[in-house]
Amino acid sequence: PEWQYLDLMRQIWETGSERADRTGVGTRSIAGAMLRYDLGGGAMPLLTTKRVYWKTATREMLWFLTGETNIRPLVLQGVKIWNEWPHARYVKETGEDIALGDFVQRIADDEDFAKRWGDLGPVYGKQWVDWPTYRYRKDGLYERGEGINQVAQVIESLRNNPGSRRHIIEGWNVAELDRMALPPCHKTYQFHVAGNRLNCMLYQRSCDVALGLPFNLWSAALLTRMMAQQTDLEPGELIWMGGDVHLYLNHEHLITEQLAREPSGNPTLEITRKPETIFDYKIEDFVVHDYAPQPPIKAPVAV
Ligand code: THF
Repeated sequence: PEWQYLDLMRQIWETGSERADRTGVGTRSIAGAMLRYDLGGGAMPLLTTKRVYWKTATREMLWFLTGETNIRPLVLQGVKIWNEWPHARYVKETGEDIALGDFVQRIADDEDFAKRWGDLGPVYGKQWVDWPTYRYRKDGLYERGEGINQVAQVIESLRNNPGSRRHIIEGWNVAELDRMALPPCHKTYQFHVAGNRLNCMLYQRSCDVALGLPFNLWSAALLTRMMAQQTDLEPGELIWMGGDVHLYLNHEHLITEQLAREPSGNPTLEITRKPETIFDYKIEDFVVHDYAPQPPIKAPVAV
């Protein structure tokens, strides 16, 4: 199954159209791609051709499920993957030329500073568990309604109406995109029940194949595993679909190195207990078996 990923990487590098992008780094890009992974028997799309920090991605997923959008809880756990965006905003808005490491230290040490500068806006967590609603009044004005917990609703619909074609978790809240540090990349999750198996389709509008996709695949499979456990279904297939699927030009060393390697092994994920709800998982609940990856390959993230 890992060959799908490597083949996609090679195809983009060899045939992708080169263009300038938002970040100024430049990419090679193709339109549309699909990957399929069978999650049966505990199998996970966890790459072996480089070390993927699955605990980092898992902490991020648990952070989404809390509804939190501030990076501080991640920073306090040593998770660095969202730090660049608040830092860039701080430098831009204050003109202060603070180093990333010093900025992150302040986020950790100073709660008020973190409140002011650590928030990413209404990104994934907010939309997933507290999608804002509006109630129209008789006078034509509207007021705030109660937020919608999409994750809890999908769990309910999977239990009560498994054949539904509306098991969807959506991150793309058009009205709030301009307040997000970054509009959602993995924007739509749709679940599908076939017999006793739970399938998951993810539509990702924009995909950084070298750095982001290994995380995104793990996370989507993890969410599927948790959803399946909570609804007493077996994990089925993860079907990943990408829109603008690209490689950053400054990831060339990573791509060359990784394409010279071959997959080594089939790691599995064990979830060691069944928490009360989908919102009660802890990092200790997840154990990966048979993961002996090849060395990590470092590359800069485009902001
Ligand atoms: N923006 C860009 N340009 N690429 C992305 O992958 C990306 N994301 C999230 C939001 N915007 C993005 C952020 N997720 C890493 C991994 C995931 C990220 C951001 C950064 C990263 O640097 N990974 C390194 C180190 C990991 C670590 O030290 O823990 C790696 O080697 O995997 C994708 O949704």
